Amino acid sequence: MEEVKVIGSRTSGFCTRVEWALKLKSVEYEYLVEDLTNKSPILLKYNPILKKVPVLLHLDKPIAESLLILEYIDEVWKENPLLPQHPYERAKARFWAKFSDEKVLMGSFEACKAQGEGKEKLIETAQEYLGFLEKEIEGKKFFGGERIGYLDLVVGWIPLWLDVMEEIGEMKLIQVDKFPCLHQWCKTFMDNPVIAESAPSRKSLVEYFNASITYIRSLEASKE
Ligand SMILES: N[C@@H](CCC(=O)N[C@@H](CS)C(=O)NCC(=O)O)C(=O)O
Repeated sequence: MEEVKVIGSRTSGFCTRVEWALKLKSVEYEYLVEDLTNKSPILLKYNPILKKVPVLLHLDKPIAESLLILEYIDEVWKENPLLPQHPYERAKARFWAKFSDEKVLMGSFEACKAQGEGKEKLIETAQEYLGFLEKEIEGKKFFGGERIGYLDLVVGWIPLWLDVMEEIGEMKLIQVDKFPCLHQWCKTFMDNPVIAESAPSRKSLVEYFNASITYIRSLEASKE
């Protein structure tokens, strides 16, 4: 067997997307659970620069950064391709992936942690970003077309993680009437058994976000 290991954290959407890719390609792997409050020597050895999860170890060679890991997995294991075949479509998928991580995800997180003045504006900005994804999925089953692809895995944090952010942040970003296509995509994506089986429990995410948001807010309050 080709030795494949994932250093990860079960509540991390960046790590879950890597597990989804490996599962969709039927690649067997060992999962090394990382305690991010007390980083292990193995994480520091294999990702000494960023010290973040996920890290994919393939035959003892490390690859960091989840988007790059997805590309690597797609190049090494050819079955069930994740990225589109046409170079232009590939470039577009990469654009949306970067936009989703840098703007939609970060914008939603900022809105989640904000309190009081300024929160409404952050909610509007996050919804503006989500609106671009709504247009992108309109008329399609998956971002990847008829099958789950690279971009579906990248925006795969929306159905579960965003739902939890909405609860913890006491806000609603994806109203069904404003985002009908994205809403439908969330259902179709989570109905896939491979996706559902490797997603963390909602309860574990609520606990994780509650603790993280409380901690971040207390740090920010102590700076004021
Ligand atoms: N851009 C990175 C983000 C990874 C990331 O932020 N991982 C978090 C867990 S969700 C982490 O390892 N945090 C530990 C730290 O920042 O010290 C990716 O796509 O892999």
